[in-house]
Amino acid sequence: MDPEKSEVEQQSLPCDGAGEQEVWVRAEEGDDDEDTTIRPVEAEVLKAIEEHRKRDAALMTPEDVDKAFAAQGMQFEYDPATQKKTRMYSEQIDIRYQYDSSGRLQTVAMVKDNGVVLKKPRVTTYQYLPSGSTKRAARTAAIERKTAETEISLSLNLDGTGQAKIATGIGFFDHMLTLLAKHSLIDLSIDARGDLHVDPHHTVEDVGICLGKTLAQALGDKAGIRRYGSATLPMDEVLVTSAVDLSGRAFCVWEADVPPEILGSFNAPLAEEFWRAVCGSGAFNLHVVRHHGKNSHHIIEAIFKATARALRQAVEPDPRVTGVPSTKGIL
Ligand SMILES: [Mn+2]
Repeated sequence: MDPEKSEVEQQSLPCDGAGEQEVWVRAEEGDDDEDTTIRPVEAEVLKAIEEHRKRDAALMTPEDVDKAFAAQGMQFEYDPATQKKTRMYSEQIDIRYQYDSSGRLQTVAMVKDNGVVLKKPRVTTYQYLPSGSTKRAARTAAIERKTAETEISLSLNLDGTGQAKIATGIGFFDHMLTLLAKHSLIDLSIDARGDLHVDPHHTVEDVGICLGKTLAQALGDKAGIRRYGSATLPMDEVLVTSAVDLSGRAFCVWEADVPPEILGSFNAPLAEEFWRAVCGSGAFNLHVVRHHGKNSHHIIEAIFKATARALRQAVEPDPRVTGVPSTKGIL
């Protein structure tokens, strides 16, 4: 008996984790017996799988695998407990589903001739990916906006790591935008040249407009996201709450009196102007509440961090969500 075969057959074939919405991507391929002739039926199956991979940007669901095999007249074997397919077979090929120790789907393909295994099993491993996180297009957006007052180029990636490349000419504002990226894990690149000889108002507001627009654009149809996010965040003596609903409707509630102090060149009340602009052009609900604390720098910084945290939650893919998280069916 082929020692490789007995090793494979000793492995269990659990079916949990093969939910309908799961997406798997091929992670690695091993145990190819390259020097053995690939038989026509196996070549057909592999070809079908390759076509699926190419068509769907290297992503396959277990259903895709099923389709590829069913097209070749394969028979199915079900696990009686879960009624999920665990095996597809014909006279010439035997393909089993199994899961490795880290929960990754594997197919184990064996080529047979009259029930005799001709070559060692071909094991293909697929990596589980949360539904919606990679199958959708990249969640990035960019904008170039030029007016008589400001010239802004901004790009972002919702699925980033918090990288920031910020230059607005307003020191305190750069500080806030950098920590917004950091705590939202949204990669943010902003180059803004505004009429700072007037004051920072136009620049701050227009960066807000650009940020809101690109957020909405990168979110697309909002399928598979959490939609809501909130954070209550302390910064020394200050405590603030920020809550967002990516509802498609702009509504900003600002219950955070910030003392009208000038921080570098940044007028503290501009924080409200900024978030109203983001919320307005991003079409989402934003509620900002200052519970206590008086230092302007602390209040504004806590607001940016709390809102970053809230946005991070809200834009995040939720693997349990299918489609748009609204009973209306649209956001
Ligand atoms: Mn600070």
